[in-house]
Amino acid sequence: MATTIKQVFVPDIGKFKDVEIIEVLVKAGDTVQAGDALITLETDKATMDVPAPFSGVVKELKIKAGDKVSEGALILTLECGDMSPLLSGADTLSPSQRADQSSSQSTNVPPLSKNVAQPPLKSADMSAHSIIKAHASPSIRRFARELGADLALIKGSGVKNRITKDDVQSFVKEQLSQPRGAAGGGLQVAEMPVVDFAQFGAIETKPLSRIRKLSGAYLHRNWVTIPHVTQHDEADITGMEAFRKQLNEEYARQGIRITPLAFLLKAVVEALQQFPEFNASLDASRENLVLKKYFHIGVAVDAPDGLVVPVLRDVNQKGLIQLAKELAEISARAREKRISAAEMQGGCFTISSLGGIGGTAFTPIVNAPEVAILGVSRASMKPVWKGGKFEPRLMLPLSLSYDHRVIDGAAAVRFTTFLAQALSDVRRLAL
Ligand code: CAO
Repeated sequence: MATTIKQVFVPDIGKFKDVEIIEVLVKAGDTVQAGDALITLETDKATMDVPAPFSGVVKELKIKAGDKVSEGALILTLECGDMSPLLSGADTLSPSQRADQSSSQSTNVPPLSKNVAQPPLKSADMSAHSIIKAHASPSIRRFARELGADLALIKGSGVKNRITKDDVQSFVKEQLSQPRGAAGGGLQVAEMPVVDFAQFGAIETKPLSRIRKLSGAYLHRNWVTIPHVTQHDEADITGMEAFRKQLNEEYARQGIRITPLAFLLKAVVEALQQFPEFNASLDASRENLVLKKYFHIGVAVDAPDGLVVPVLRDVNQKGLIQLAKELAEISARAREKRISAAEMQGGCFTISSLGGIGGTAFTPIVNAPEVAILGVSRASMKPVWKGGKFEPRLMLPLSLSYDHRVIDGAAAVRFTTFLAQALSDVRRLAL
């Protein structure tokens, strides 16, 4: 078969210039298929792979990791047989034509400016979050995804601790070599039966929304990989409710509505300040706890296409009125599907309030990589034994689920006790 030598250039990478090559994914002698990633570039905003414009064997690399390149820079030469290019209309160059090679040949490679690291969805976020933190190129992320490997668990041996293909392969090998089954700790479940429901009556099939599919996968992962415990408690919010009503009367003319959630946000931040291990995440090695000095709180919103969790920033620096305004604004936008991915990132702790709807208690699922989540159910009047007699008090049910790898039961009940006290004495919160 006749072969030709083709040069491969850095394609159109948008406005970026002098972009660092952080990884060279091939070496001389490697056979590549059209579309395989050759090198990974990293700007301060994104990483992007440069794919092979055609199939062939890598002849000679013209760059190395750490080099800075712009559009038109020569990456490598490929020895090609009679193979199809990635895009139609690709020129082939014979060795004699090589001297005349101009950067225009790089038009065979599609522009890359869209190949940007995907922003994670907060509602389910651990994987996306950890992937970005994990510093891996898009091709490695794709490779890990195909093998079902969680990048957050893999140690990178490449430049700047980047995860390489070898790292992913070694991780998968190690996982596969671990004992499975009842004694080995592998999760083994019976297969879900496939049932033809139509045999029992009329049915209608409705596709799940994108949000529900995404969050479903993450919720499932969090549920089976995090040892959950839920601590239930009650807060006496009789005084808080009186204060809330008074504030609502005062602010009604300004169109501001203060719900119990604004108070909960303040109380949760106080509790996080008191118990820093609740404002933390396990790092990728699972050997260290990363303690956060900021207080961004996610709020679960029941949106038409499924649960979304926008994040309120720096809650410790905001007052009740400001929080009430932000809550109203962000939950309205969440319901109108106008929340950006960035607004769902960076949360430290999540509140899931079903109190406006009802319920007495529930078990929220920890929103990893966070380590705890507070579920709130509907407040109700209860007889509480006080000073030798029963008094009617408005009691708010709290359900704190936590990651038992990080938080002990005693710490959890201290947290909810503190929270209940803070809510029963809102003068402290207003300070
Ligand atoms: N007990 C009693 N009443 C409560 C309450 C509680 N715990 N929480 C809220 N209420 C009241 C509010 O005060 C409001 O009444 P008023 O207008 O008379 O004051 C009413 O219930 C409705 O509140 P709301 O739901 O509009 O506002 P919110 O600030 O409490 O909640 C939001 C906002 C966005 C969190 C909520 O609307 C929502 O979507 N909740 C669902 C979250 C969810 O789906 N979680 C499940 C996750 S796990 O699958």
